[in-house]
Amino acid sequence: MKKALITGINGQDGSYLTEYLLSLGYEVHGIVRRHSVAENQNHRLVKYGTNNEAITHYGDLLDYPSLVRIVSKVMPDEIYNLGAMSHVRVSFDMPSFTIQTNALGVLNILEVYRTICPKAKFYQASSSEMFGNSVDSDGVQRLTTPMNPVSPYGCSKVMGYNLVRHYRHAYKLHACNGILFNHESPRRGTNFVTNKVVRGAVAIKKGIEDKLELGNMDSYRDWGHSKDYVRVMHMIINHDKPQEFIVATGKTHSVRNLCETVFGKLGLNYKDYVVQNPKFMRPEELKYLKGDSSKAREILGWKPEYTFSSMIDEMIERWDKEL
Ligand code: NAP
Ligand code: G4F
Repeated sequence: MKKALITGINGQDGSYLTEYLLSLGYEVHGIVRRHSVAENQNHRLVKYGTNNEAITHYGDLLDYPSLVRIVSKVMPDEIYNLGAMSHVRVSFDMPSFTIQTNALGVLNILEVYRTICPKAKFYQASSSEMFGNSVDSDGVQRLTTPMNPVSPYGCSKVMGYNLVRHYRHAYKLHACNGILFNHESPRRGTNFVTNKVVRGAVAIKKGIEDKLELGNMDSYRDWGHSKDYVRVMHMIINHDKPQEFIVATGKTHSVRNLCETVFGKLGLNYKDYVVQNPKFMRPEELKYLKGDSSKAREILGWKPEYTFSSMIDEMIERWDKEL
């Protein structure tokens, strides 16, 4: 039985990856952080029913001794480093914590991997936010597109990405990067725009709320489904040659179009309810994302099962039941 260790197991992707690896017969271990509300530390695992199967350990990417203790005990075959301060807007408010977790945290886990279990395989959750406002002349981002991050989060992810490449080359480790474009699901945090819009629209439809406050509606994102994207993490880490892959749908939508789609599915016109609040704007905005994932499709045989529309339907269903 293969053993996997997931940092960020309680996050959106961590919870789906846990289910996926359990379904493949893995023994799944994960790192959880201590929360003052104890229920929050493994909230998604409990809610979606894998808490009794996954084995959790208290730790933190910034607590090197905890990483040494956990990795020595588990001796994983595969390490998935998903733990991060993952909210771009919040990274402007907490730049130091973001950079410590997403850059120094990667260094910490890489060092522990290199010194304790160098035969294991390592996956790093890299991000399309690393490209910032670089777009190739044909309107896509690909592996050769320059990285010009426009947020503390993007800067921290570039550092993590480069550290993984450096450790692979310097120490001959099986360490790889998945550069994943935005991916969503009913499990997405409600302060990310897709789930915020879906939750808000359903609440308005049910008469619970009467308006939805958003920031910039003119940015474009390439939105896929987290369930499709955790499958590819496993494909990337298990490819013979450790390397970089972009994962994206190749389709892009504006935030405005997201609102039109979600409110439209509920028989509403978003213009009657959505108001802009400068509080949700960013000091610098990433305007446009559309990824070229042809390498992942050709080499790994990956393709997404969800469409933008079927993903939104699933998210609406969650909030329809829950509100
Ligand atoms: P998420 O839901 O925010 O989950 C992040 C997880 O990281 C949480 O479980 C969190 O713990 C944990 N974490 C935060 N700080 C930590 C620290 N110092 N030490 C250990 N764990 C820590 O994010 P996600 O959407 O699942 O994303 C997973 C990873 O993919 C992240 O690295 C993110 O940056 C990256 N990524 C995401 C996307 C996307 O669109 N979703 C795209 C590209 C890359 P708590 O549960 O205790 O808060
Ligand atoms: O949903 P978002 O917060 O996602 P963002 O900033 O693209 O970051 C996500 O994707 C990255 C991959 O590209 C990940 F690496 C990262 O961890 C995260 O998962 O915002 C999407 C867009 C932005 O342009 C934002 O300005 O929506 C715009 N937006 C407009 N109003 C809003 C809001 N975003 C949020 N969160 N909240 C709003 O009220």
